[in-house]
Amino acid sequence: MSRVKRNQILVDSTDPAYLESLLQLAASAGLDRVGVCDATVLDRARSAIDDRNERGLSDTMGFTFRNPSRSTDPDRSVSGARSIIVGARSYYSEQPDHPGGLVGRVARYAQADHYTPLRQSLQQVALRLRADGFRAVVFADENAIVDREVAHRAGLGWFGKNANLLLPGAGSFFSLGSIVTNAVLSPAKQPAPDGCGTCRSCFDDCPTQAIVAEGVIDARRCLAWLVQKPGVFPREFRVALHDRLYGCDDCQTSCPPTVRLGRRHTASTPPAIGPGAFVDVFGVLDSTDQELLERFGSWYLAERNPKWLRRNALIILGNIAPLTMSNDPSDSVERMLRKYLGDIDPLLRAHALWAAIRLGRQDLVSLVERDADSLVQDELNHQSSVPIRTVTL
Ligand code: B12
Repeated sequence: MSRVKRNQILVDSTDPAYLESLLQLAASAGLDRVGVCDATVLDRARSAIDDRNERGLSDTMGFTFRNPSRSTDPDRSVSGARSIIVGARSYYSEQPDHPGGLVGRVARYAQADHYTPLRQSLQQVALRLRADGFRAVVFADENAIVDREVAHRAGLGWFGKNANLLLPGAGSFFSLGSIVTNAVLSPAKQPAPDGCGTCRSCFDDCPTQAIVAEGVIDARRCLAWLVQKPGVFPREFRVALHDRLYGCDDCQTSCPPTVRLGRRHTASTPPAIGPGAFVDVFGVLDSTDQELLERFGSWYLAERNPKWLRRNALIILGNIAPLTMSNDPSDSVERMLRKYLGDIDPLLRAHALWAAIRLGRQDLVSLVERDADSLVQDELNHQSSVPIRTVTL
């Protein structure tokens, strides 16, 4: 649809001046980069998703992987869809110094809610389209559309070997979102040229070798997924998790253009309130469900259950808590281990057991030795494979 009659005014969406006015509105609404593309089926993304699903690379993820015929067809979300306006908004901020102590790290995108301001910016453009008589719906990090694919199609950036979309001159610390509309807008500009060249830093620096081919992530190994995934945290990646509570930025912090160029585009309106870059591990382990949901509710927590954060925090405890040689019940690490070895939830007892053994506290194993739960039994059976930390002199 290119022309609609509204209040006797004819709007010709194919007029380049109309698109230009929308793009200007998007920029003034706070988007750092904006582009437009057609709304035909995202064939490449569909075959990539089918392929990842078939090869098990998508693990148990839902999101856009659950229903690819929907997530790769804009018409399924907005009937009569003809064009997509795609926007990018920086979430870059300088990282504070490590505060010391027992803290877990949070990836940049999760340190504050960056999606709300992104959606608000996109919404301003959608409102204008609707006022002009068109259908227009905003999507950002939802299951309805593959954001990077439409951003690439709209010429916003190139696919990095780390699978992220990198914006020329700016890197990948950008969240992406779009407006799907039935307005026919002028065609996209040329796709951005590849900027990775021969660089393979992200391959080399991924802590779990989760990048299995250029632009292909094996979610079964990707820490960014494993911290979100419900259930037992895979044993083979617990040490690699180190102090990450939520998200993993290593494939971006190892990416030369992203590191070099990111700070040129600091988040324009950083939300004042958010989880921040570092989170106190004991704070997580001592909080109630409600407190955790209030503080970390903007994160994806499977089934809105904050126990996955406690599970991650217990692994962090095992990985970074100072090693105490004494059997002192007033010691705070000991108190926490005892508390969780006696937790009502067997999943948390099992992860506490791992942490205790990793910290060299085999003396605490007796607290769960007669535990009949299969998760705890399984952990007991794997005791000998836990890499016990030792004091380095
Ligand atoms: C599921 C998901 C994840 C999963 C799986 C990621 C993945 N690679 O698929 C997990 C939980 C692991 C994840 C992690 C992260 N995510 Co995420 N995630 C999504 C989500 C919801 C869907 C992604 C999707 O559909 N993937 C489908 C697969 C098939 O796409 P793909 O891997 O990009 O594959 C493409 C390339 O391979 C390319 N391609 C084809 N041929 C070739 C050839 C070559 C040589 C190359 C290089 C590429 C290439 O085409 C494929 C199809 O588009 C989107 C939001 C959305 N609705 O789109 C956010 C999204 C992709 N995530 C985002 C972010 C910020 C992250 C993290 C950085 C967060 C963090 N710090 O922990 C990490 C980065 C991990 C990584 N390197 O990908 C941003 C990315 C922004 C950007 N600039 O790229 C998005 C777009 C959210 C948003 N709206 O801003 N994420």
